[in-house]
Amino acid sequence: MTGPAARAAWLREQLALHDYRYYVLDDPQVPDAEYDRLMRELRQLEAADPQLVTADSPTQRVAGSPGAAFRAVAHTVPMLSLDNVFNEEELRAFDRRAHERLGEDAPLTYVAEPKLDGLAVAVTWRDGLLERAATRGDGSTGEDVTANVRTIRSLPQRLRAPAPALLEARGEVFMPLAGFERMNREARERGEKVFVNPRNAAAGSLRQLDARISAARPLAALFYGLGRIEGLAAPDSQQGLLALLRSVGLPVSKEARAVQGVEGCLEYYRDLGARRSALPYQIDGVVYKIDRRSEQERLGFLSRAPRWAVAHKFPADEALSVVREVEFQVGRTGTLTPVARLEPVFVGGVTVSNVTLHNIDEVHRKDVRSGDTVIVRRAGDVIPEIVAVVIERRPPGAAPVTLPQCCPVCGSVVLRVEGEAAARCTGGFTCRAQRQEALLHFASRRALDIEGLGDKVVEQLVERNEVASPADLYRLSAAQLAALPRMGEKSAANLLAALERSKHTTLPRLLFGLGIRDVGEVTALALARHFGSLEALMAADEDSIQRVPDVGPVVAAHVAAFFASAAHRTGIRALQEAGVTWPDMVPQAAADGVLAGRTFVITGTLTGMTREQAQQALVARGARVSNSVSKKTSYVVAGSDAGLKLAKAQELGIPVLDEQGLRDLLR
Ligand code: D41
Repeated sequence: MTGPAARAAWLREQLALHDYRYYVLDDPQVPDAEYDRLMRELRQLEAADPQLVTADSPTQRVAGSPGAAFRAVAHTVPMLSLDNVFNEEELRAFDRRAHERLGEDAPLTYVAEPKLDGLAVAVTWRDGLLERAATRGDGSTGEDVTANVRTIRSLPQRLRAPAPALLEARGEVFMPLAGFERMNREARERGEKVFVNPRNAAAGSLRQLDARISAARPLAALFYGLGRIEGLAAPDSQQGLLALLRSVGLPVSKEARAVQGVEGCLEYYRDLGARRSALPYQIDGVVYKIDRRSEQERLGFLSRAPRWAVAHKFPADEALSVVREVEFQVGRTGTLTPVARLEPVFVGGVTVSNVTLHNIDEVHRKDVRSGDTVIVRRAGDVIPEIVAVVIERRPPGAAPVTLPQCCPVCGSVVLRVEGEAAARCTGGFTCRAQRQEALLHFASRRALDIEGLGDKVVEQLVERNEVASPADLYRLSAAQLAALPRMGEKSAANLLAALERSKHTTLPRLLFGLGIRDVGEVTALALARHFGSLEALMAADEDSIQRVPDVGPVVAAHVAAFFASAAHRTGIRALQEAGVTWPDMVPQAAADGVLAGRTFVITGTLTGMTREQAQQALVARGARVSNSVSKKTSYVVAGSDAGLKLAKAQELGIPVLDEQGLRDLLR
């Protein structure tokens, strides 16, 4: 067998293996997106040559067959599956077909709901009493999981009156994120296996043979569908159904909402997508259902999926890639950071080709090696990460990654301080990488803000030995700059002008730009305000530096050590000689300001002022400005595009100010 036939056989074998891991072991080896990709490829091969279809092909079956451990339950009314759309175009096509079939021109009313990532179940209450619960299985036959489902607290054993004589409701059993994280934390502490995601945790918990184990698992359920109803008329719409389910005491999603036409659906999709990471449970998309039952009935279903409902998936946030190699990057303070260089992969809406592994312990914990196939995850705005290695695909001979003993850039000895995760190059300013990063940091927008001095230019200047320290930048000539690759006379002149402009700076910017370990913008501002001048700060000892609000012993030691270095003092003098100036500030104890004792976090983009201005205005009134939201935060100032910090504030119930609110407060 060669060509498509061999490929199809291989795909069938892979899919069968993944099915087994997923449905029987509850321990999938690859992300869902990878499974879908294999299935799609097999479907395409079979469509091109129907002779390739075999009776046991996974394309011929809807979902996993029930395992042997639980009693089989036949679904009197089949549990349908949902078709997927992956983009706006496919959604419009779905809506268009519905309009054509119904002969209807006006926009259709849909009910939009989150698509929970759990397990579909059918639960029956007779005369108000919970009688049976079954998994979906293949849609016609599922497994009897009554004993386990009874342990779910959010699910009533008895319906609220007036309950129908018989109700079979359909919904999703899932594990809320908080419970999932708690369970995994506890499992990790006991040295037990953790679940890769809430869906598998829910599946594994529900399929426990011992219901006492299920009972200890934090499962929940939400209902959205109807199997059978007796003794009461079936509601004539999805909205009516959700209202009925709620009225008999069943949990129903708070996010379900009626929307008009495709535009309403898309608006809902975008809104829920933006709030996805703030929801208490994992969702993988949105489900739209045509609201009116009469229309649902006229549309019917096709090969087990209703023509009146569709799932609109979010972009997959996990995908497979291969590690080309693990490299070590040298940062501004010499830290060696392992980075996995990947085969580029599209995940979470972007192409990812580099993923940081943070430090060598992390590399060893995940045991990532060159040549490994890895699961890459990028959820929301979170930086991409390697979730796990697919050990089964490790090439023979792949060796574990080791920490280099010498800096990969300058060859200096690499040191690892006991108790610290980071390993550092000891080369300091003699290391080209550290010099380069330090110069880039000095020139960055929030430091000296030298426009046009990007990484390519700095790399060239450092490589040609034209610049070694920040002060050297101010000695560059137009001719020197124009000689760099891809740098014309025009851009050389622009860069010189930017350098000239940057000479008039502020003390906080300068302090931040010097790149003192652990001195970020907030600390730089605090130091500047406390001491008022660079001379005063340079003359201060560790103890007096520690008296600056929010400066602890570690940071104070770094600051004192920085200014104790002769090289740093010379570098600062050279900057002053090159003409870099900054006005002194009035040293001020902010303790008597009107906002003394309050802590602010600024997030998102402000329009009427810069973040720095907002920060200075707050600090000038005695407030503290911090970078991360915690219970101690008094206010979060949220500009446009605020993301995780805003969500965190809402979660903790911390008051949120918009830009106008901030203005009012400052007034
Ligand atoms: O949240 C879900 N996963 C969800 C699944 C939902 N909100 N609605 C659903 N509606 C249906 C129909 C329209 C067929 C009653 C579903 C599912 N089905 C479903 N879940 C698993 C297979 C099908």
